[in-house]
Amino acid sequence: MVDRRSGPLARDAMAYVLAGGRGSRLKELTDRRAKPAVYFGGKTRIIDFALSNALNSGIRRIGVATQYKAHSLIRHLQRGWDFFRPERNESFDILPASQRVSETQWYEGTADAVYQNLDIITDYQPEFMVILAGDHIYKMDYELMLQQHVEQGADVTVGCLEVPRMEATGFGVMHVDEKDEITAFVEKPADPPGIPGQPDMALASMGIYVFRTKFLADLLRRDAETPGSSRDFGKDLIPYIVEHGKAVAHRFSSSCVRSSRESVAYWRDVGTVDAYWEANLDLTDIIPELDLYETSWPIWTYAEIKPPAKFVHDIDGRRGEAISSLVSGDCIISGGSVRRSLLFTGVRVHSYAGLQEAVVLPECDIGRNARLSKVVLDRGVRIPDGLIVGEDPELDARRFRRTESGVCLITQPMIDALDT
Ligand code: ADQ
Ligand code: ADP
Repeated sequence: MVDRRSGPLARDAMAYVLAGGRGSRLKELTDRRAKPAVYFGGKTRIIDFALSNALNSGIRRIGVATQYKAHSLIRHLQRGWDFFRPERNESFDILPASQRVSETQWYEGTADAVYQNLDIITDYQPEFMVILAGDHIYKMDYELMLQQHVEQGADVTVGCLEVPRMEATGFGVMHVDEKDEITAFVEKPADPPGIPGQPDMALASMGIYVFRTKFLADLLRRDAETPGSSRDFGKDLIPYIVEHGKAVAHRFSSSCVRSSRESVAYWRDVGTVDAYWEANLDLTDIIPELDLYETSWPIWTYAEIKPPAKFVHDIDGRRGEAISSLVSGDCIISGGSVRRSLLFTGVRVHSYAGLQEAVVLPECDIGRNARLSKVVLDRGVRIPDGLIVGEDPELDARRFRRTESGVCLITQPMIDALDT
């Protein structure tokens, strides 16, 4: 159990979720939807994790900045998250890039996505801003980060975690002193600096920042007038504060979530097809690192009310079964077999079909005698009878998006192309 100080500071904070990025390494999964809108974990979408963390931390003002292919994301937010009440000093704003400051510009970098909405933010008069990325899977109590920010009198507090040094090239990497004050920060270095005494590890930014609103507003206005700035937190603002002010690192650890039993510190950037497939399938482990069943830190989402999952014999008496799998509502497994797989809502598995290590997004249909292993199926894919995936790497690579580690991402246009 973690001891909170007098708090809560979250009451005076606004969470601002950056949800405009494409996430191009997810390939066809983000062809039509932004990465934060990608389905994860059977019932939720990626953005639900950051939003649930804010809610569970006690934050009641939230803004979400959207840009790339935002329709599916906005629809999800409107259906699932629009329950905040102005009369209780709560707010939920969806802020599409809409050229509010300059008529010629969409949001440039991540800082610009905040700058362009400064008037909306300052109207609410939050004391603190908690800037979040909308595309990571984790549970974190931002109240603890706010408390550290105030206690250390920081200009910015940056959420960070230790990662293997060779994996740190995609992150902002920092050095800290004995008080966790950041002494150096470099965005996405080709050769990331290691942690003193732990040369194989690097201290990486999670892209999560806490500021006092007044300080952030001044900083953003200054940055907007700085020629050559890419208007980005990681590239411009954080390095500037490290040089001219006081930046502090907040270490993400298992103590971030107050739980009756000690949770494992879990944070994933499910940014590639492999990482996405693996993180979803990890949930099928007997004791997964990410516990979706923990009642003290619920992950909220929008979900339609659907009938329960159903498992039936087919007419030949063959059992429909699922083992080591998560099967969502409205799925019907009739005579097919599902192993170590995750089925989202409304999936149909027909007779003699077999799924192994499959991540199946909503409303897919798996035809008779199809046999698929190591796959991610996009929403609504109709697998024809008898299709085999996962047994002939060369054929799979010609037909589908096959990763180096052998995971096949399959979309309906790829299936349609099989006939031609
Ligand atoms: P990146 O992972 O490269 O680095 P970036 O592309 O800047 O992240 O996106 C951060 C967040 O902002 C994402 O949630 C994205 O969807 C969103 N976003 C991107 N462009 C946007 C825009 N124009 N409008 C609205 N939202 C937008 C950052 C930091 C690194 C840190 C990693 C951690 O810069 O220092 O290590 O996050 O993943
Ligand atoms: P979700 O992300 O909720 O699964 P869909 O997969 O239905 O949403 O669609 C993702 C986005 O693509 C939505 O914004 C939707 O409006 C759009 N879309 C869906 N089908 C088509 C289509 N045939 N042509 C163009 N856009 C589409």
